[in-house]
Amino acid sequence: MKVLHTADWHIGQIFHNYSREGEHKFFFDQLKSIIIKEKPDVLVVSGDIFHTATPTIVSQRLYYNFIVELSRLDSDLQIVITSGNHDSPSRLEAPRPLWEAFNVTVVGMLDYQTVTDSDGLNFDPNKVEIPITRKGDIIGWVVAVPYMNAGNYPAIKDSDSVSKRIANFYQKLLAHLKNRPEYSENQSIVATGHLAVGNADIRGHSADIIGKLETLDIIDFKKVKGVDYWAFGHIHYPQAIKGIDNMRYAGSPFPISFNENYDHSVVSVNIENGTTGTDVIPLKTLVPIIDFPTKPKGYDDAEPFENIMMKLLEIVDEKAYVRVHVQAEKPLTQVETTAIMQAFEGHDAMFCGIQSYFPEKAQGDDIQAVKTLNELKALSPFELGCDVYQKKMGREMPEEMRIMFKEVCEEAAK
Ligand SMILES: [Mn+2]
Repeated sequence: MKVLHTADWHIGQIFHNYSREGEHKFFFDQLKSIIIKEKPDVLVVSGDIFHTATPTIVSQRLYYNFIVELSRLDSDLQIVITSGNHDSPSRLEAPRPLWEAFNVTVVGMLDYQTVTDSDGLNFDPNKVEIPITRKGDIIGWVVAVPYMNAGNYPAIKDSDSVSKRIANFYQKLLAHLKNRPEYSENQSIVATGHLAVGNADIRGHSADIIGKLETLDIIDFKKVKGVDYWAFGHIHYPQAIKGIDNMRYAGSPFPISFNENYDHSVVSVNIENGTTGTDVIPLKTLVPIIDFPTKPKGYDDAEPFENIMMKLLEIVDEKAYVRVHVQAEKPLTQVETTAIMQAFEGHDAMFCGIQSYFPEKAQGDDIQAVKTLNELKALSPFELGCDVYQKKMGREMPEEMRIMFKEVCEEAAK
């Protein structure tokens, strides 16, 4: 069975006020060419199809047009799509019956049952066991597991860790699949998941994208037998899990944040006679991201405002997302900030904010006691926010901002 594995598309993301539509189209064109060349039996998309739970009409159109186009391109191609933490499970799943006509299976969520069945499952396993066929014969299965809340994995004992629950969940699903009359030993099994494996390389991880990390201990996972390939989504850095070559994160198709300044790819998986081979297929990035002039470690290797202004002229005609790093004794004035922004006006480069680097405080200058966990817990979000501002900016939060921040905290608390 041949599988093409991708994940974390984040359609509809607005990056520093810029639409990514062109970049998604560019990625889709590449994916189309890869599918024509690789001829997979199934395309697996492991979650985070959309960037938000309520994608715009433009985003939905982009998605529908592309999937239908793929399906028309090769009517034998099966497509399996699962939801990620960014997707709305029900919204993604709503057109399930229509998708069937295009050989597309969407699993947004599990269908829970009130009674646990004889296999110890409290949901309908048939929904997630997708047979993959070639000329009418089942050649393998995709166990299509969407993103799930930790509490939704059934436990053997109440004391089980989340990690044990997840491993147990997959083990039971596999046992159920292997008991099905349609199943035979020579069929390949691919399992999907939208989760964080404990020892994964989380380069590119940023809090707003990963959400709450429910990490899975690889020790528990190694006990789950019978899967030829694990097709994961959630972590945006493409990788095979250390020591487990058939368990991979496909990674995002292009940078979703400034932390994702690395090569992006999709995975072509070939499972033959119980052996899994993987081939990482590189993707081109349409719009590069640039830390300008470079990303400094701190004040000392940052460049001052005057240098930045001179050098900016050299790069503003390049189509790129640019984040400006500047050495500063004190926060930039409105005039300086505006000058940097104006340097971009009428050019192809896209302004994505300024990061200032202040001198390190001399020791004893501003003694900030290390807080114990209990002291930290005792702080309100407002107090904590003020502390962080003080630490980062080297001065107190301005009065006007304090008032606004306080209002937001109170609103959020309600
Ligand atoms: Mn994601």
